[in-house]
Amino acid sequence: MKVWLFLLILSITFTIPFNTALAEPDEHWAILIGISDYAPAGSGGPDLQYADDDANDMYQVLTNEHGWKKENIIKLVDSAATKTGIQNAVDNLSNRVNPNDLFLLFYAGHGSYTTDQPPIDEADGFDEYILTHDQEQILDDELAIMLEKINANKIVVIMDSCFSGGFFKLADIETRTVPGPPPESLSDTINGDLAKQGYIVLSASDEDETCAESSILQNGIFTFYLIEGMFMKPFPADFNNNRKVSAEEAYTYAAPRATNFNPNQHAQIWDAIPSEANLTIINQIIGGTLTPSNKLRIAIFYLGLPALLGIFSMAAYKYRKVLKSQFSRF
Ligand SMILES: [Ca+2]
Ligand SMILES: [Ca+2]
Ligand SMILES: [Ca+2]
Ligand SMILES: [Ca+2]
Repeated sequence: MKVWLFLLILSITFTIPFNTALAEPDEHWAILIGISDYAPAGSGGPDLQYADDDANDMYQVLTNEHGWKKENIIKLVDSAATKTGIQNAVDNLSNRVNPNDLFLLFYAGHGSYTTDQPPIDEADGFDEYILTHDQEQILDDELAIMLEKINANKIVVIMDSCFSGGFFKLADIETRTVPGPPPESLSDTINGDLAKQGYIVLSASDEDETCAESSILQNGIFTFYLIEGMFMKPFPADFNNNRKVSAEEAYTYAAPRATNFNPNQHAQIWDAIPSEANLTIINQIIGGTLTPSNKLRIAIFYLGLPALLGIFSMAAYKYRKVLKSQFSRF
């Protein structure tokens, strides 16, 4: 066998064991929304301080620490996060996402509630909604329909907004008893809206609670602790020590800490994904995640080194023949 062929086969053999994605999603996609500046642009409107930071920081931690591709993320901050802008982003990614992918929707901004709009689905008579930059509402009913366009087996929704638990819980009839369908008629329906198979929804607050952002933390409180748990290896939220942070682990890390910081908010989770939804992309290698830079290092080490050896061997072999031919003159 030719030396270079042998070395090529050797290189490939060394490279194969690292392609072990198996149960992990093929691709990760995200829409990250953070609205601090509400219309009118600049001062005025119900502005927040740190919701834009939440989306920006989430973008940084996903791309820098967890290997997400920047081109797979649509970030909508402040004036970009209009209702149309958000709808367009969902339409855009709906054409690119495949069933074996993971899709993340992150929202930081205002959330509130309004009289239950058709479909009449809320035991307490109120739909929850998030507020876009242009002060349009996206009702929980609407968001559920909007996300049906995303054909992914794993859909993770993270909401750092008031009353966000109401995006999967229908009622806390003790705290909001106001006109609407009688609670008895819906008493067998505990969950609604985004409470679907294939979804994990993390909410910063229960459906009858506000949540807060903090000038000390410079983030939404819930988002701050999500990011803390996902920041720097070994990730604090990696409770099962597989060097990945799943949405479930991020929640387990952040929820009690957020309540400890602000006793008025209690993060909630809807989890209808049988396996874990890992937010860290595929395998780690020799103490690191398989980020593009690590891939390059691996490629250099396992492919580059034998290739260099091969070139060296071929050069030596050729040079030996030259030497031999020179010798034969004598
Ligand atoms: Ca409704
Ligand atoms: Ca609803
Ligand atoms: Ca609701
Ligand atoms: Ca883990």
